Amino acid sequence: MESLNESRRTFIKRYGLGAAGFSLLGPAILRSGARDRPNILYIMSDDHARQAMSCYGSRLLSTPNIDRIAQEGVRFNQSFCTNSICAPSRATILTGTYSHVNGQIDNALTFDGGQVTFPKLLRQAGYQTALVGKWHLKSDPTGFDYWNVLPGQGQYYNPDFIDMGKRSRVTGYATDLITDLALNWLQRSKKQRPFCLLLHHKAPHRNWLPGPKHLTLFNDVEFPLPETFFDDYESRQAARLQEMRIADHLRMASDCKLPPLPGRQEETAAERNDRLSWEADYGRMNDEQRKAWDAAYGPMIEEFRRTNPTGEELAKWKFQRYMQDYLRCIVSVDENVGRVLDYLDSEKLSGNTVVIYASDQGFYLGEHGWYDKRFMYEESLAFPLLVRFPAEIKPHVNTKDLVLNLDLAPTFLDYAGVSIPGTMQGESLREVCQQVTPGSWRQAMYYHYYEYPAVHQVKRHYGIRTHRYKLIHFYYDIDAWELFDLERDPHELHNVYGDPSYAPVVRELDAELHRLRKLYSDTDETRFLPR
Ligand code: SGN
Ligand code: CA
Repeated sequence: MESLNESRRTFIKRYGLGAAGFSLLGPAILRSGARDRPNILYIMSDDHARQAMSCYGSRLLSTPNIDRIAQEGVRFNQSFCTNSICAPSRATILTGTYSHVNGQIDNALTFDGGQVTFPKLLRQAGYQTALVGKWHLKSDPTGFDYWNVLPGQGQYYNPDFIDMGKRSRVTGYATDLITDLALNWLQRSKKQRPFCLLLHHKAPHRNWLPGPKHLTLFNDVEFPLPETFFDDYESRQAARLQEMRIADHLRMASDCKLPPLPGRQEETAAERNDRLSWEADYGRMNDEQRKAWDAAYGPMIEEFRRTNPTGEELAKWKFQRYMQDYLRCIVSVDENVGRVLDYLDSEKLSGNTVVIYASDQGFYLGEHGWYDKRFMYEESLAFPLLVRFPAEIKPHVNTKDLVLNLDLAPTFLDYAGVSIPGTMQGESLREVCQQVTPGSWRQAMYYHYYEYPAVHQVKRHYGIRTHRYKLIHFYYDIDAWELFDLERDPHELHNVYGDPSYAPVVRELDAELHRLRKLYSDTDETRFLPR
């Protein structure tokens, strides 16, 4: 006679549900059938700005594969992150909570993996879950059947991977290797159960090492300087005090790939660090990779030494070098996204898979003279967000709804039919993706950045952005308020906080800022200050 346990095992075999999924979801799953639940493929790159995606109107390069997701799904135009830096954004995406709630306020801290995250909940509900690529949260990933991640920031060439706790070096280029891991896992996964795969690229993170295939791409291209490249930061104190200017802070060796001549005697400490950092990258390459690299970059180095630009010319030269390498890294990401989309097509999985393309934050491509992120200004506040799910989403562009990285966890749970914990602070985007904006949808978003003092010296700040305005308060060793009228001043060059004609706007936004700080329980400005 078949015991209860046996019939349960037969059920699990047939429908592929884990024990936790069975007990949590019980009969509901039995009725709807596990196989009806969509797969989730979340592709996230690191520091990929919307200005470098052709589907967002970029003229810098073409990203045909990423664009496919946009053309076949929804492209969000007002997608913002709540703390524009890597580890905090990742923690927010996993937990659906703000940094002050999940504890990951900056890159220096270690993520508390004991928290509720969407991968854990999906796994409990019977999903097969996997994570490959950049992780950056220091603690071992939790909630995944399979994980294989880069340690820390990871390396572009012949990177180390930590495969479920075991570390080893793998030959190849990070973007290709991470995609290989994803495809291998998809091939191994069980056909009867839905999957949730987090495919996290390291690229195009600094210091932008292009892969062997793209070393000479864009060699003959002159990229246009952004309008605000020579910003003087007038009326914006914190913007003046940062250290992320292409002209002054981009390093010659490790960023521009122009190492000093061997045997040079004098060297400042900064130059030494730069040289060592470049030597470490170059030293990781094997002979074949190094040969290809030298052949591609040799002429650029020679040309520089011959012309030896200085001052404004040097700043412009650095911008071109930055763009070439940053965009080369993205072309590799795009091609590898194409490999994954092709795989879904060939396995007939595209129809029932929610495919998301996003980045952990935005990035500056020379706007305000900068690289990097952190500021609540548009280029780094906004992140690219594309969602494709043919079963539900008609192709369109969403220009009207303010959506956040905070919303991703609830969205994934909603698609999977798993109830969204009340502790999550974001909202499901499922209806919004179907062009239905819930009546109560947010009209303002709240932001808080903490990592200061630290690299790039961007002051601590919090603020809100509405459809038209942005109010920011920089605090700690500064007390500066900024207000921007995005309709009249889309590049955020004119702080109108002190302008009497904006006094009513300031009052209104200030009240909304207080309301949101209270709503999200982030009212204590001193809580995370350095001791
Ligand atoms: C590194 C980079 C910084 C960058 C941080 C955080 N320097 O420190 O430019 O801001 O990472 O980036 S580098 O010399 O290592 O390239 S984040 O995306 O991980 O938050
Ligand atoms: Ca990042």
